[in-house]
Amino acid sequence: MAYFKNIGKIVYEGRESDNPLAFKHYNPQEVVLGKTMEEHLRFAVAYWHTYVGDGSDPFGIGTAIRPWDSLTGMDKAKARVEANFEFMEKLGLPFFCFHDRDIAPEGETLQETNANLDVIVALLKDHMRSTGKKLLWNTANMFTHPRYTHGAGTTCNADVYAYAAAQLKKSLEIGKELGAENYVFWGGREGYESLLNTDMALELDNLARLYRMAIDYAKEIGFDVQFLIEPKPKEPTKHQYDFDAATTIAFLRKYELENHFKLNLEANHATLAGHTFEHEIRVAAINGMLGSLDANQGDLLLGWDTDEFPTDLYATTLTMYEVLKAGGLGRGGVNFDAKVRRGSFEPEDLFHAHIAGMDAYAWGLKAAARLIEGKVLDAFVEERYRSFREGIGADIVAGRATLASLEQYALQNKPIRNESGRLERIRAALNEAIFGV
Ligand code: XLS
Ligand code: NI
Ligand code: NI
Repeated sequence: MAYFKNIGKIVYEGRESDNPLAFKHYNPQEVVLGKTMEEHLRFAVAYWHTYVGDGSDPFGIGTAIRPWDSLTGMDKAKARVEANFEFMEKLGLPFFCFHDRDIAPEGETLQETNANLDVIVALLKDHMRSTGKKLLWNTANMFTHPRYTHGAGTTCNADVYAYAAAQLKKSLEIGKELGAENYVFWGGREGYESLLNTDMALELDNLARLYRMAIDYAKEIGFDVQFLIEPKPKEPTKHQYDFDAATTIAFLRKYELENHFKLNLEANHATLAGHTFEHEIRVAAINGMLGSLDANQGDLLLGWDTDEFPTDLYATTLTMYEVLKAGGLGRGGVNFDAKVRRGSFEPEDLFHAHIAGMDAYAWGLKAAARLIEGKVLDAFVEERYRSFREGIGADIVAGRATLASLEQYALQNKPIRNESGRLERIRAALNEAIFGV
């Protein structure tokens, strides 16, 4: 059965096309810097926003109209599987991502919940085999159910911790069964409200213990996966432990977990942390920690995770610039962790949203390639730091300098001369690269 009956296959028609249901820039087979767009971008649909999200917000119930609305329970879960593959096929999306609770409803007991999962996982596997679609990552939702009110890996209640571990174990088995490329930890409730009732040291130690158990279990079952942590500074807890890339890397190093993890970075989470997305990607990249991207955009006028589809070409250009400079996303991808607005409630809007996001990323990729090929930014940066390639600067970089040798140099040095940073000229060059695509 077709769930999106009125919509056919979305194809690349080029920039002259005025068909809203066509790509103007995303041309999967087009080669950019030696790889196809499809290989660079590795787009994924997020199960939770696209098939489960209903547009509800704290002030009102859902608005979304979906073809599976009349169904409930496992029937609805099965319908969403069918819809997922139809949607991916129509948009040419190679990957999808899900939380365990997105794909199957919870039962009365953990046994029943796991049995529900088994049915859906078998169905997903069949479809993956016949369509060639792949799982970019899966994860366990350890934040929605009331049992997780005090956290999962950082809960004060050992029974809840054990439940979370059981859920994680099952999710790793699912990941292996479906050949997931990555496994994501986003700690929705891994944080705290107030220090007044919190043992922070124990909570962090326990979180590290849970990660260690996951590494051990993946090894035990032969699940060759890249573990990813997704930083976010707030929402739902006030203080999330994985605040941003730098904080998460420090945590991983403290517990000697850094070789087992990379980061799944999200644009809107960067905004909430007071960073740009490109800052987060650069921090990850220079620490060898760039894993995957959750592509969306926030609203600078609002203080929460609005998860809008990414349409800002300036942002997608700078994002893809960082990705290309870092050598690409490897087994990561560009996952649309984004939702249509509450007012965009028709199924067709799901297509417009993904087309807009995919075209914006394609444009960003092409603009970033122009920046790299023309050495537009590199030339400025190289010139700006040239004093570290010769003389005293080369001594500093080589580790040959001491405070005494630098003092000697400074004492006899002529007046110091700084040079302009030329930021406005650079921004103009950046604009040229973006407009010139
Ligand atoms: C929430 C997160 C979440 C993760 C997966 O803000 O972005 O959607 O990506 O749990
Ligand atoms: Ni996310
Ligand atoms: Ni988010």
